[in-house]
Formats: sequence, structure tokens, C-alpha cells
Amino acid sequence: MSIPGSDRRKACESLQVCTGDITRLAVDAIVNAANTSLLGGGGVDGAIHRAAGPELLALTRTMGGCPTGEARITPGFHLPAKWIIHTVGPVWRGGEEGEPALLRRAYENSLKLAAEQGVKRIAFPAISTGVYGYPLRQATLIAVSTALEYAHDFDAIIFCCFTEAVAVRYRAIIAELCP
Ligand code: AR6
Repeated sequence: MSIPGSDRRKACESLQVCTGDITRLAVDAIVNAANTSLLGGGGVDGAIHRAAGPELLALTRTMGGCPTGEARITPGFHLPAKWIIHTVGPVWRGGEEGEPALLRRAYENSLKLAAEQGVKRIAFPAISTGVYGYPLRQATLIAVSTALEYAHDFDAIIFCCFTEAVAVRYRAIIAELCP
């Protein structure tokens, strides 16, 4: 989708990159890179379940899971963030099995759900780029380009990178898409 000049600039200004633990962010919503069971796991999912507390698992047990590319919302419980948006990115299987479309849908559905809930500041981890093995540059291009399409609904879309190396990659892609 092409975005007109001044809207594009505004969209670009709402993108932020930070380094650190997403569970510490006092934003309206953080996004969880979950699995289809929604019952927790390793990586950012494990960190979010630990920080939110056992109430989160008690709730997600009742939710019936979440297909790849879709998103579900829960309260943040003990997190500083008010909401958690749980989405499931694709496992990387070489790129010919619909992975790019599924990763884009995970970002889109998370952003749509957040906007419906009145979320203005949202933080994303680098979905699918850990255990699920999605190549970082390709995943980052999808994350940033999708965020730009939905940025008009938000004050801030924050890419919370666990390492500085990932943050460097995000800044480079943002510089490419927001010259
Ligand atoms: N804050 C921000 N980013 C983090 C944090 C954190 N606390 N911890 C890890 N990351 P991954 P995936 C980064 O593996 O690839 C789980 O077991 C991490 O460095 O968490 O989508 C789920 O239950 C990487 O850059 O998610 C699923 O089974 C990024 O978050 C599976 O892993 C994503 O890595 C999902 O795999």
C-alpha cells in the first residue's frame, strides 16, 4: 500500500526502537510472540508469562488457542502494560510455505485488535525471529512496513529489541523505508 507524503512522515515519526525486556514497558499494550496453544513457552512468551503472573495462564487455558497469523487479547495482570496481545508468527520453513503472508497477518491482526481496544502505545518483539527461525532482515521489513500502514491509529509503535544487534537492524530498515 502506498501512503501519501505527509501521512507517511507522520507514520514514520510514530515508530520507535528500543533495546531491552518488553515486560518492563509501561505502554498500553505489549505483543507476545506466542504459540498456537497460548499456554506459554520459552523466549519472550516465557518472560511475559513470568512477569504477568499465574492469572495469565489461568485465563489463556480457557481461550482455546490461537491459529498462526491471528491475535488474541488479555489483560496485562502484573505487567506495567495494560494489555497483552498474543499473536502467533509462522515457523520459518524456507520461505515457500506462506511465511511472509502469515507474519504480515500476525502484525496486522495485532494492530487491528489493539486499535479496536483504544490502544495508543504498543510495543512489539521481533516476532518469529527467535525459536521460529525467521531471517531477521526479512522479518524486520515486514514488521516495519506493516506498522507504517497502521500507524495512523497509534501515537507510538515501539519495536522492543532484546539485543542491540537487532535494534541496529530495525533502525536500518526504518531508515530505508522512511528516507
Ligand atoms: N523482551 C523482548 N524481546 C525478547 C525477550 C524479552 N523479554 N525475550 C526474547 N526476546 P522468541 P518466536 C526476543 O523465540 O521466534 C516461544 O517458546 C528474542 O531475542 O521469543 O516467535 C513461544 O511459546 C527474539 O528476537 O519468539 C513459541 O513456541 C524475539 O524476542 C516460540 O517461542 C522472538 O523470539 C515463538 O518463537
